[in-house]
Amino acid sequence: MDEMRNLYDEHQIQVLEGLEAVRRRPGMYIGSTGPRGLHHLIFEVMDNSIDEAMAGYCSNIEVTLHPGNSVTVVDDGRGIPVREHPQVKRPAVEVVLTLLHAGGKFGGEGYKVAGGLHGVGLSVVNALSDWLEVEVKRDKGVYFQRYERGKPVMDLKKKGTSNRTGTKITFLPDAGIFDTLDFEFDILAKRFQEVAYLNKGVKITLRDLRSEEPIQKVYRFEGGIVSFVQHLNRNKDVIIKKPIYIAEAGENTDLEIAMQYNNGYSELIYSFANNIHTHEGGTHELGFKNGLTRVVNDYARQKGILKDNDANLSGDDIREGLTAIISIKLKDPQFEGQTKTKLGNSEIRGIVEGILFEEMQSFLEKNPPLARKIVDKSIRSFRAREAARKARELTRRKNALEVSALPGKLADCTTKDPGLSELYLVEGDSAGGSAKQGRERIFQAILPLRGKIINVEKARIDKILANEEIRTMITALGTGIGDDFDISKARYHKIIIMTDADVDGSHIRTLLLTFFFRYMRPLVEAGYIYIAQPPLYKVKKDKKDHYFYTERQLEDFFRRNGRGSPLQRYKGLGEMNPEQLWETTMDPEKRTILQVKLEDSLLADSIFTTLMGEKVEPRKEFIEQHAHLVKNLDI
Ligand code: 0RA
Repeated sequence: MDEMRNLYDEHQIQVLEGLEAVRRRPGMYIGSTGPRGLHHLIFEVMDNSIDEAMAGYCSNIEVTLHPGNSVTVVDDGRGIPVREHPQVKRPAVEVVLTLLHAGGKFGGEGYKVAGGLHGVGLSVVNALSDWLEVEVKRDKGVYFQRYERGKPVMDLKKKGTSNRTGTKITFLPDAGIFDTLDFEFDILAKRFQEVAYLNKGVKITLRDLRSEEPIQKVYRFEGGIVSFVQHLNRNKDVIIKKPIYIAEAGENTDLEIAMQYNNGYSELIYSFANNIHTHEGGTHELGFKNGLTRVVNDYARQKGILKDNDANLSGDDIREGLTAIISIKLKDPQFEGQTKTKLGNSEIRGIVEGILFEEMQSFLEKNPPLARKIVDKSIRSFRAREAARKARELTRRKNALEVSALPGKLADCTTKDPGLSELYLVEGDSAGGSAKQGRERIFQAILPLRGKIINVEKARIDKILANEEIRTMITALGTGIGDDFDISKARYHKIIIMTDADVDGSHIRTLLLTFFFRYMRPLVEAGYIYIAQPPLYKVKKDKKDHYFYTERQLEDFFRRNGRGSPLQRYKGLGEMNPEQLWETTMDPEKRTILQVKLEDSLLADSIFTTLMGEKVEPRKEFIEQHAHLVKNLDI
């Protein structure tokens, strides 16, 4: 217990004050007191259970949401130690729950890799709970203790005997600290599924007893991240039947990689460090990418597929259609970056690169037909990218020469301040015409889209760039695309999709959203993309026009005013004259526009694959399952 000794030396007094500080400034410890911070409490407790699982002592975790918003987390790990702590002279479990930073990190031996979401520890959960009860099975006994607002209200008590081990923690978040106590089943379920994929064999049960009808979900994946990759590719046509799986348990790190190619054009890499999703990537992801680029190029040269004077295939070419999970578990993870989701440990890069190179090299040698498929796919991507680069250079050169390189169809706004500028992408020339006449030209630009936009889910970059509508859009937006994309060059900070309220309209809207998601994702992430909401009906009453955007609004109006007045149903934007279009859909004072948000890029990927990809069956299923949602979206 060396580390414990270090914890409670001269810093002891400062540490003892800790929990009051947590209650005074909760944001410092859990990020926020909103829903995010609230859910963090459960993740924090569960991470300790996962640590036990990673150390090989725990295989079952159950989380239960009770009526009244208390939560129980039970595991069958070793149990939090209960014997007296030599320095503090209190039971270790009390130390863990009442002293800041005395989390599961001590006790040494089995803890090669210690997780803990952001390492804030159980004491933070305790400090931010109205009450918390812990029950530990360990050393043949069952022990119990209760705390209120972080302080013990009784001594640890042995209340029975047991041959089992494990920890059960029940807590009620403090309503005086959190803005809401509403745990969201879906947020928990998503994280538990992810954690179950990342820790193969661990069974995680989520139970919601808050409503009349209890809900339960159980996650357990014997295949671990191999199952994860198969799940991500479930609606795609794969070109390697069985995912490639690499696992290496090192001295201080455990590395696992699962990867599988599909015949699509996007790359989907999810990396994790100690079960934490590293959104911003980091050294493990870099090592993976470098290793893969190197090994495929080496192989292609060695087999004479690439000749001496051929250029190397780029990493992007080699990762086209690749779905991969990288999961590393390490001792002292350094999280960097804006959202602290970028792994910084520098030695990891070389470790991952080396392992990937070697394992992949032997895979390619052992599986020549699959190796050939991967190389051929990369070469096709390389050629397409070359063609695209030439096409792009043309647009770029035009831009550099003169502003009039802006597409002729674009009616630009007069302000040059992107922060004030709006671009309306309008379906059809006739609505485009009305929008041009009805707009406020100082800050509103109109780009009518005439032909069909290409489905980018089914085409490579060269085809996409050959599409007239896409090129016009890229030039108007000013950002470039793909490798050249630069959000700081965006000419508008609001890009508003305005299509008819019918099936064609929603198809065009989905095509546009797919394009933005796949090729200009930062625009989506920055919240620049919007959807206009044109009215569905107009009713004339007492010489005044009333507009309605949903069936519901119209019904309400009729209920209050009777059905006598003349009703017009708008089938398309083109039926509105310029003044009407301005008044109902474009006037910032009166309009409603929906901002497109990207809260879950995994989910978004799966939706776009389903809606726009090759396979028909999953699309049918999705539309049947979500018919009611789609209807709501379309109002
Ligand atoms: C401290 C030390 C050990 C385990 C734990 C804490 C522990 C904490 C939690 C929280 C939820 N479940 C938990 N399970 C274990 C190591 C125990 C040992 O070395 O035997």
